[in-house]
Amino acid sequence: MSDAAASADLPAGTNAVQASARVMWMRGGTSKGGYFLAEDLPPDMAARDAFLLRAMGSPDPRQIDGMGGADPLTSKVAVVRKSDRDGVDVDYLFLQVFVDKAVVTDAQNCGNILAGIGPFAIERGLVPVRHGETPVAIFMENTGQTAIATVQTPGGAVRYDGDAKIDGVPGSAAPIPLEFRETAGSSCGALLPTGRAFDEVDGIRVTLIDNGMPCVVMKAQDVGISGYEDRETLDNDGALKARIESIRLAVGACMNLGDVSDKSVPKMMLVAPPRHGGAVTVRSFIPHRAHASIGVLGAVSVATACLIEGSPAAEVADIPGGSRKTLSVEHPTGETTCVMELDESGAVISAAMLRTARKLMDGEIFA
Ligand code: NQM
Repeated sequence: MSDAAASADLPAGTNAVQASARVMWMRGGTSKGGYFLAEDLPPDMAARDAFLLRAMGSPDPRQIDGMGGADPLTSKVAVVRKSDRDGVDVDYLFLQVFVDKAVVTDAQNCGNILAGIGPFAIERGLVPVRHGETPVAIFMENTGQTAIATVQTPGGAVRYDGDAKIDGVPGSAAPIPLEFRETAGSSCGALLPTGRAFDEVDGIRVTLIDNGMPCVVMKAQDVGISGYEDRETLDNDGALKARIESIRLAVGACMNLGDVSDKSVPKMMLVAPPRHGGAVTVRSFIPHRAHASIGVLGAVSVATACLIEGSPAAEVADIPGGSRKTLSVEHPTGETTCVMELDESGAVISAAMLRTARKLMDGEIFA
């Protein structure tokens, strides 16, 4: 962190020196944000959050005075450090910088931004690079779990270009497979925090679930939509948003999340039968705006809800047989494939997903 001088201490006519920090801006999956080394940000949390709000230009619906893209999906931050944990390369803390509120929250994880962590850690010299591909073990500080990302490193350097395509991102890039284990109860303490396949809230049957991301899963038709609407239509539906926000606020405490009015979890997932040969269709709210596609751990949590007998999601889903299931989750801009491994009891033991990432700039941000 560079020094900032308070303008009050400067002679008249002198400009304050702006605080600044080294940062890499990256697309991670279908999201985008600033990737910082922990040592490059203020150690004090309040000072760090104030810095990040200024850097993103929040609070402001247009984020005109900062780097944020006026969308929760492009107002994200990763804080990365070398790990002291056995078998782990780096620790990753995800921070969601709200667009229109002065809030920076660590209450959720982000599997899309996670896709950029491996390349960033290698580029910053936190992980020894291998020839060919480099596996990076990433401890996700928000939820206390570890993911493995495999980064293409031909000739000992990160490769960003390639043939892998993910829906929601134009073109193609180098593949970055992500593998998750033991994500159940990441923030809620249990896969099903109420212990039930569904609960009834405001007259709607919902599954309260957390397999890496706290989610409230309900049938789209139960809240008066088809589940096939585009993002803009959903974002303009004030009555729908009010209805699902009332459910969200009501379930925060029973999901062990407390008062969720200023939290970005739980996410609201509206499901419908698949239309393109997949397992299920989802429209997600994260939580106040509709997602352009779907979050990574959000998709894992919804796919898991589809496997729970008696859940509303299971009623609309089309699930293939076998203990290793490839579930295509259809969303507004295509689909996301989750490969889920189940044990003999039918519980999900691991989930894998393909993502890509791209370095956009490396430099210094002023706040
Ligand atoms: O669920 C958006 C995203 C996410 C989160 C959100 C994510 C995940 O698409 O793991 O990736 O739900 O806020 O980046």
